Amino acid sequence: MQSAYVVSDLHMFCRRSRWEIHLPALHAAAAGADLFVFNGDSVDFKWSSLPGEEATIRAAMDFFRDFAERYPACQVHVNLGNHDYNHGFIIALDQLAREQRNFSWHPFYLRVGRTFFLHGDVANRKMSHRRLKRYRSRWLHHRNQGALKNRMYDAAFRAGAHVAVARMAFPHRRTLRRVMAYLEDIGHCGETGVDRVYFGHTHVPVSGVRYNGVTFHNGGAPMEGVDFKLLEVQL
Ligand SMILES: [Mn+2]
Repeated sequence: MQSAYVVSDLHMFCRRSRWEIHLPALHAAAAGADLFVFNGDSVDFKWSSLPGEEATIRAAMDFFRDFAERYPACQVHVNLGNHDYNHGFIIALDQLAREQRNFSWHPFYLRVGRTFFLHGDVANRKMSHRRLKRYRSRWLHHRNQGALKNRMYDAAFRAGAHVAVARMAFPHRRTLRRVMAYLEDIGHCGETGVDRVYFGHTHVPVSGVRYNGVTFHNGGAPMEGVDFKLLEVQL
């Protein structure tokens, strides 16, 4: 039996995320795991508080290189989300994947047997793979939001706006229906053997909800007022 874990929406380098508090748990899990998936928005290029995109890429790559080097028996996978679909980051990930045997990255999804991992931004609206690619392409060279916008968002965040917005935008059934429609579009729906889907993005936790013969999981996000879990994965 393989041991596997998935974590989503760390939003590293965004100061509204408490990603650092969870690092010891991530390391402890990876130390005994065969597979570890970072399921998108692991790095937040839109809201990074580091001085510039280069600095964010460097810090992110230091993190992932160190993580993969420490646990050579663990296959480390980085699935991209919208916030880390960044041109320079993609080039750096590709380079690391060539150098580090146990490290891989995936622009849209990863399937391992009957288990499927994707970020979940396909739940924004009904999206085919073509529409997802078009939506993501707008993030490739997306500019950082800067200090002023970041401070304004801090204030809204303290008021809890993000929790209400996430719950309103992503009610369970509609979210699962949209993820399912995407799986059908790319030919990985129920009949092809996928029966477990792990996703993130919505910051609304989902724990083992069955929909159209598939079980869905979402570990939430490490933000104030939102539940967050590193999930142990059945393979
Ligand atoms: Mn996202």
